[in-house]
Amino acid sequence: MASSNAKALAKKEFEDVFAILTEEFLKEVNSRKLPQEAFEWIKKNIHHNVLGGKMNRGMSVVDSIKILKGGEASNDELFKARVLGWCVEWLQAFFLVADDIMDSSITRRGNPCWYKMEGVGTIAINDSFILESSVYFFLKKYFRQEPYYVDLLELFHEVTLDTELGQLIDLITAPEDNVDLNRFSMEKYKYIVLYKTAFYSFYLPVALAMHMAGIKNELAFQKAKDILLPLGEYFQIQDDYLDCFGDPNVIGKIGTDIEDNKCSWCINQALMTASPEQRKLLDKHYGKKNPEDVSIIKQVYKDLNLEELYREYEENSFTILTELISQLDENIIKKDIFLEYMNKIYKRTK
Ligand code: DMA
Ligand code: MG
Ligand code: MG
Ligand code: MG
Repeated sequence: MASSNAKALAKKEFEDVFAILTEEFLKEVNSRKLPQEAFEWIKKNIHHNVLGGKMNRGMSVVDSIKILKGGEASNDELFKARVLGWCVEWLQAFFLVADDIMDSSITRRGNPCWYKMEGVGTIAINDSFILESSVYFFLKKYFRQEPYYVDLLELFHEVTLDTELGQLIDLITAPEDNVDLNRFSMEKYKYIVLYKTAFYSFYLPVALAMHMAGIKNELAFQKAKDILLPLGEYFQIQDDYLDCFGDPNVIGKIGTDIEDNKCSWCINQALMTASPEQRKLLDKHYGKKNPEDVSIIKQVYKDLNLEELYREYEENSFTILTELISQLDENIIKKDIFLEYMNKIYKRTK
């Protein structure tokens, strides 16, 4: 495992590429003789929405290429991996801007959500599209000549569709005006999180690095998926837990899952063990905007020992994932890629 100094340096080297890409994109839009006002708008959009995250997804492309190349990655390869890492961060920004509108969220990364910023509102919808388009501008600019260019394009397109399908099910399972907890189940939950989170957050960064490294073996991609998709599920369960029990000052966002009637890990877990009385409370108070309703739900969660159940779940997942990774054949895909990624998120509080 890299020392904290080496990690800080790797992060700095990654961050430095953001400025280059932003400038390139702004130059591109400017070549269309954009009014100054629009230019400034796009600049703000990028800075507000692409920056300020943990950058785990983006850094994972870089970490993966280093491991795949056995420490022999050239400067050019490292630069390209950073560009791909930022493409993942840009894609994520596109999803988050839209997600916050759809989830009626208030804050993100310690700031107001983009659509909540003065003068933005529904313009944020188009801003999210611009963030998505920039991904394809970067891919063309830096990878057009590479033999794996089409693989990158296809991967981004596929993963985007997966995520959008996941978001659709997430939203239609949580209608605001019709709370019906019978719609929920752990099975449905797992389906939602697989699509809305696991593909783009976990499989995408590693698969990008694998394409860059020239890996063609389908089995290697399948093996990567077998680990990364469960890892993504684990990550989203953490997200759901933190939505309810995390500190907004630490996670940078105020939870809205209970208000939004979301099919979250917490409610599914609660439904599995609630007594008839507790179930009545859940039915009556879930999916309501009123803070009193929300605190009643949180009290039921506490009474059901959700915090303890979560700790158990977390320990258990870690054991299972570690076991899955240990069974991998190093000749097909290197274990370190996954160990590194898992250690980054294990027991996270943000
Ligand atoms: C996140 O789901 C999924 C995508 C595709 C952004 P979420 O609404 O739980 O995320 P967050 O808690 O960050 O709003
Ligand atoms: Mg959300
Ligand atoms: Mg959401
Ligand atoms: Mg969430």
